[in-house]
Amino acid sequence: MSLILYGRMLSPFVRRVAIWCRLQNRAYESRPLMVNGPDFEELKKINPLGRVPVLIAEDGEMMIETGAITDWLDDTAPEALRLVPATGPARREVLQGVAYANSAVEKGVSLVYDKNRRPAELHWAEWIARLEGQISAALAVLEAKAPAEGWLGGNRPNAADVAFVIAHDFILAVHPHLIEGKFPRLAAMAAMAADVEAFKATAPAA
Ligand SMILES: N[C@@H](CCC(=O)N[C@@H](CS)C(=O)NCC(=O)O)C(=O)O
Repeated sequence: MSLILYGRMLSPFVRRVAIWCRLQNRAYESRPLMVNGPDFEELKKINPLGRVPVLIAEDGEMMIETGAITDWLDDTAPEALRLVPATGPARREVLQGVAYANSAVEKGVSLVYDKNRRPAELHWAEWIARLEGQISAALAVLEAKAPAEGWLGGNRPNAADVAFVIAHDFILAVHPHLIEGKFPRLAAMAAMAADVEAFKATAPAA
């Protein structure tokens, strides 16, 4: 049995797992259930919380939480295919990059609910401004960390590269006013990634 990944690629968390699998040459079956709407009941039969991503391992074990899933993927991959350095400052730097990128997407998801999904009369302007400020601050950190050219990981994308591109593409898809024209290095990374199969095949609209 191959891996099974639940969730849609518009979810930046699901996409991180999908790209990680592809960069490690792992086959997976995609089950693009939506967390809202009629799929919710079916999803709760898999994960009692009704959240994605969910990854089912080859032996049938069910796993949740992006960080825990990608930790397992790296732990069980040959060393040459790991996306996070094993130890030391290089590991800390990569994981901190992932942390800032993940913060951008967490706040981006919150903003989807607070601004795009809530009825206008329930909008809380101060909270929306706070979320927008946090997303912009996280993107500014990514821009400062982004390489002038190529990947942070050298000749192949590492976990931080993956997370940076996902953050760029997700915020561009759902809150374009916060990113368009503002972060040239991030935009260049995303443009480079768009030619790489793992990123291309998981583009948010796919
Ligand atoms: N910390 C979780 C976040 C996962 C998450 O928020 N997923 C969203 C989809 S983008 C979801 O399932 N939302 C529905 C919910 O949380 O009830 C992870 O990294 O896996």
